[in-house]
Amino acid sequence: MTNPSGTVAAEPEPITLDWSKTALVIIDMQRDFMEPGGFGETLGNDVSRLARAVNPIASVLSAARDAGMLVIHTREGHLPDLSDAPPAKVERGAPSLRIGDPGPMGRILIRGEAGHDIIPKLYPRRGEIVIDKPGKGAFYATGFDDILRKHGIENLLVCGVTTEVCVNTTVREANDRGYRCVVIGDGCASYFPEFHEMGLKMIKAQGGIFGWVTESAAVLQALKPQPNRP
Ligand code: C5J
Repeated sequence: MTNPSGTVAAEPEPITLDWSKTALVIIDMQRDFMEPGGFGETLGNDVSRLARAVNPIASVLSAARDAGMLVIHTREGHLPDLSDAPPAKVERGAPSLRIGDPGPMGRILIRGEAGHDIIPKLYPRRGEIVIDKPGKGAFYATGFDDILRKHGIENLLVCGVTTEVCVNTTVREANDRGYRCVVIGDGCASYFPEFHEMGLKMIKAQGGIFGWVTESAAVLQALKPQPNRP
């Protein structure tokens, strides 16, 4: 790494991160949420609303890779036999297609199907960790915590979709486990602009009750190599 740590301009206050103890966590940037014909659209959502997060994430991902930071991608989805999909989740609401039904990108929200995969622009590189999770949070029924601890990670830079569902759930789970979570606001998106705004506000309120909120430009600035000091 060019510089061992950096201070990220954030709310409620700036935070200095030791990059060797920090992971970039990209939540569920899957075709099922981002593209027509996937899980998000079956629930009646306008999936084009999530596109705004892609470029900010791509810029931070590139800088994190250059800096040698640990990069972790997550994917929400279920086993083909649905044994990890609770009926309470599968049967809920009145979607146009249910989890496991065949759709234009394969079976909805099922591991191994085209729709379950990560969008090409943010595709994991060989060697990057991908956490497959059956729930909204990245810690539930996964090896995420063990992997973070094995790598000595104490801080998470979190982005992805959707702000108020899988990003928020993961940040809350992480906060309870003692991780400092810095959420990249413009690297998150929601089908509901007001939920996006409130989803970020509730993280940073009360002195940062669950974590910090920043912007991609601030992360890029903090990661910039510092000129050598005499
Ligand atoms: C949802 C997610 N919204 N990745 N999943 O069901 O936020």
